[in-house]
Amino acid sequence: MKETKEAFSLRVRRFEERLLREMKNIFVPVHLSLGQEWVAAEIWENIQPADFLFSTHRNHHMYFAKGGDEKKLWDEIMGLPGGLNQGFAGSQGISDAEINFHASAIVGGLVGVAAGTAYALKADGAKAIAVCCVGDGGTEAGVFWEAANWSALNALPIAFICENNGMSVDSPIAERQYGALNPKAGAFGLWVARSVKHALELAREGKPSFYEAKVKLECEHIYLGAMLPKEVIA
Ligand SMILES: Cc1ncc(C[n+]2csc(CCOP(=O)(O)OP(=O)(O)O)c2C)c(N)n1
Ligand SMILES: [Mg+2]
Repeated sequence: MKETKEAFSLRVRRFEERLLREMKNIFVPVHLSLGQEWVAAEIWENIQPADFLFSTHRNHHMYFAKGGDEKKLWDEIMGLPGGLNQGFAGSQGISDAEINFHASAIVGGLVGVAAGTAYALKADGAKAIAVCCVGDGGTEAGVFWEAANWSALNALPIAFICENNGMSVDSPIAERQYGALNPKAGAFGLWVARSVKHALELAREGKPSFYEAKVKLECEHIYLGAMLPKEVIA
């Protein structure tokens, strides 16, 4: 029997809570997804193996959504040789080409790559889509709107999923952006979706889409664990 979305979310949450407990032994910056698991659960339910999933510095839940290997993810974050990227990339740079999953520490860093991937999929006549996750802060990278324009112009099979937790580090969205996200996405020619599922369905029809997932991050923006001076973590 297939795992339920609730069980999936719980599995992600347990993983993140385990990391939190191990923080003193972690030597890379870590962004946890506590509170945002449901967005990954929706993607997990609707994404296909041939699809591509691009994520951000906050990516553990999305790696699970693409069917990632929990042990390899754990080892990567812990800096172990058995990790996905031999322990060199750390939490922010999770990538697993075997399952078409990539993430980047650079805010907006993979948005152009996602649009390019969608362009290639269309050119190849493939049925697969690209799913591009961004944070609300990620929509402030110029490349986001360039990619939106390019996707709309070429009717690319891409779904932009924005996990809007209202903050970019410690800066609230109301102090950074004029107006709401959906009308802006619509003005750039993206199809404004009602849900993650709808966004992926639209992308499969060659209608580049945008879905704003309003989320509440239930933890700190970042954890630096053992990177902090000893007197801070003692
Ligand atoms: C190009 C770039 N500028 C700045 C940073 C530093 N930085 C890391 S996370 C972050 C906030 C991003 O906010 P958002 O996209 O909303 O993601 P969230 O952390 O809220 O999930 C910033 C500014 C970065 N990693 N890359
Ligand atoms: Mg944010």
